[in-house]
Order: sequence, then C-alpha cells, then structure tokens
Amino acid sequence: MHRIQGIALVVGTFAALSAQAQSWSPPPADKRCPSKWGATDERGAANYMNPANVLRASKLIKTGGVIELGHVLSSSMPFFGARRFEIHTKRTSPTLGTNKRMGNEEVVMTELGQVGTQFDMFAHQGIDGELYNCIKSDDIATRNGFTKLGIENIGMLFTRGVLIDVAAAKGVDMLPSGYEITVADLQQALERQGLRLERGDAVLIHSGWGKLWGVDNARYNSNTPGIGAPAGEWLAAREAMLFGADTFAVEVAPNPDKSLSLPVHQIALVINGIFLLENMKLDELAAKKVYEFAFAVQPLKIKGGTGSTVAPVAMY
Ligand code: UVW
Repeated sequence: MHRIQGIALVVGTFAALSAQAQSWSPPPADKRCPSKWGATDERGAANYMNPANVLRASKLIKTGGVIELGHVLSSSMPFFGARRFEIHTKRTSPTLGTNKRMGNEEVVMTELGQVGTQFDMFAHQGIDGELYNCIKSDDIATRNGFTKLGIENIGMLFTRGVLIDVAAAKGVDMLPSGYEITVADLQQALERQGLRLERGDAVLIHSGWGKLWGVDNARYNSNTPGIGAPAGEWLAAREAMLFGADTFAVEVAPNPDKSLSLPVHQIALVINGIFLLENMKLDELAAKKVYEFAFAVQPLKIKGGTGSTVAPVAMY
C-alpha cells in the first residue's frame, strides 16, 4: 500500500473508532441557549412551580402519610471527594438567672451545598466553562459565591413526585455496580406501576444502592448504578422538574463510555435547566410502594451557592 494511503486509512479508522466510542456529546451553544424560559432565566424547571401545579400535587395527599427522603447529616456519611461534615458542640451558657437557663449550640464545618441529601443548582456544573443559559462560569464566580444562578433563586418546590422503582421492576433489592439504567428500564418500571410522567414531576429513581449508605461508604461512592445519557435525555424530554436517586450521582458513574464524565449532570443542569437531587433516602417509599405523591423540598437560601443539603418529603 502507498504510504499516504496507509496513513489516511489509519486516520480514518481512528476517526471511525472515536465516533463509535463517543456515545454522547453536548449540543453546541446555539442549540441549548437561550433556555426555553428565556436568556435571563435563572430558575429553570423551578418555573413549573405555579398554583395549578401545587394544586395538582396537593390532590395526591390522600392518607396523610409523610415519608422523609433525606438522610441524617453526620460525619459518618459517605462523602464525594474531599467534602466533609464536622459538628463541634459548644456549651454556650452556664446556668443563668434564678430560672437557671442554660444553652448549647454548635459550629458545623461542612461543604453545605454538596453533602448529604443534596440539591444541585445551575452554578454547579457546566460545559467547557459555560453554565445554564450559556452564562460563563468565570464571569459570575466571586470569592463569595456566584453572582447569578445561585441556589437562593429556587425557594420552595411542591409538585407531583413519582418514584420509578427500577430495582423492583428488575426483581432485585439493589441494581448491580455500574448498571446503566436505560429508557426501556424506566418505561418498563412505569408500566409496572401503572404511571405516566407529566410535565413538572419530581422523578425519583430507586436503585436500592442506598442500602450501602453508612454501611459500606467506599462501595456506595464507587461504580454506582444510575441513568445513562439516553435515559437522562428521555426524562428531560418529559419535562421533569428534577431527577433524584438513592445514589451519589443520580447517573451511572463512571459512565460506561470511558470518554465521558457525568453527562447527565450536563443534560439536566446545563442543557435543560433540571435539578439533580442526590443521595436520597428512598427505601421507605419503595417498601411501602408509594409511587405517586406530593413532593416538597426547599433548598437553603445560600446566596450564590451551587447547591444545598436538603430534607425533602413525600406526602400521600
Ligand atoms: C457527584 O458527586 C458525582 O456529583 P455532585 O458533584 O453533583 O455531587
């Protein structure tokens, strides 16, 4: 073979291989911006909050049951990377006055936006330097928070919640390590539960992985099952308000396509303005088969924060 032809063949083969290997790539800026809520929007899918949606959710409260979906915050929970949570008790007043009043408080040293059951906001993730609505991360980052897209923009969310119990649909207590939840898995689980997704839903995915929380933290934080990019895009097309799961990433991580890093974070937060709710406690909802409920969460108003630790609830 002629040398030039040989080189062309090798280059062509690599191009074909990398095209094959690259299972997903972010859309260019002009395909994702402005967001469907306008170029200046900072609330994304929180815009689904309106009186009609609140009333839609409230009608799902039928028995008065309330299930907490947040884990207890403590220094023994699993942490991603160098995140931490320390609580230092302060004995603040000795007995005072004739009534002998005394008091205690604490200093908590933590990454308040990104520990425990946590709500990811748009300042958290980007595509090559650009956040939701193509706002440049460098333009809004200060030493004291982000000047736009901070978690203080969100406030109370009250909407229909749907638990998609993929573990139950697969007949297992816990999905295997690194399992990528597909569109077919979500459809099959929803069909089994007799439910359809609607615009503005809080979509919570039960994988069973939460059984490892506080039991085997190292395993919990590695090779997590979760939705892959196609399932993330499918849920985004259903116009969810948020995607939650009983895992640290909501999505499968690491991604089976080793060239990708957390694509569902980009699909949700950057491209579609949809929030992520990680490390949820979903065992009780799943055990009680509560698949449709009123869902409430209110992130802390951390000015310029990338997220918030939260304690969401389901009411049914
Ligand atoms: C992961 O930990 C993978 O995601 P986040 O940074 O959103 O917590």
